[in-house]
Amino acid sequence: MTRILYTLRGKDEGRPFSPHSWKVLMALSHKGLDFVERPTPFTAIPALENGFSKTVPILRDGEVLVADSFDIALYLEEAYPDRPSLFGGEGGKALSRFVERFSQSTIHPAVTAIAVSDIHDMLEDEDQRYFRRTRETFLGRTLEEMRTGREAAIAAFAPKLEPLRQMLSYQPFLGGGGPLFADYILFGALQWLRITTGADVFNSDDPVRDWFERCLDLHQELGRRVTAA
Ligand SMILES: N[C@@H](CCC(=O)N[C@@H](CS)C(=O)NCC(=O)O)C(=O)O
Repeated sequence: MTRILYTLRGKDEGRPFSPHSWKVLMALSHKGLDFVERPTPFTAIPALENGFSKTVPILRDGEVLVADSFDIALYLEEAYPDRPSLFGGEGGKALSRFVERFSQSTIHPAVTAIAVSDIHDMLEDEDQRYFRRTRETFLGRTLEEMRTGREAAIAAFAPKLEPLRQMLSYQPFLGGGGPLFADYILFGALQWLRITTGADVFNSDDPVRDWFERCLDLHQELGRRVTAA
């Protein structure tokens, strides 16, 4: 059976950077499932799997197609119940939704403020045009204007993770003693920042930095296979 994960690529196929795809790369590895990764440029996504989804990640698992990182994690949990759990039960699924919304509403805009012009520069020409047009419309500012706010955005980043920082004084992962999908959600956002900018947003003694390093170590250092920008 062929299991394919479609992810996102820029000029360099070996540097997939999509945060949502990283959540699923980690989830598949957590479940111990083999897969083939197909990094895809932005402008080629709509043609994947006969137009199945406008966004990646998309998972093909034999005859099954699933889009959306959270839905893919739920699918994997249901389809492979005998493999290590991604949620630790129904309560874990519900609580992971909070982590996903926190990441999406607070952390993703903070990463975008730092990384958006760097992401543009990583893309092939056609994707650069698409990315500039869609992101400038969404943000209401040019990429150049966004770049002028980059240093301030770096300084403002670490405090946004204060709830995680305080939680880490009780336990090493959001999942408790070990990682769960909730960890991979926030990991995906920080891995996106690491691969696209390499921006050093945490003090050297920040527990969040230590947690992120622990996440980079997981699954035979899957996250480290792509170096920081
Ligand atoms: N809710 C979706 C969001 C997926 C998403 O936004 N993916 C981005 C890449 S990180 C994408 O494919 N964007 C396509 C585009 O902007 O055209 C998920 O969790 O998978």
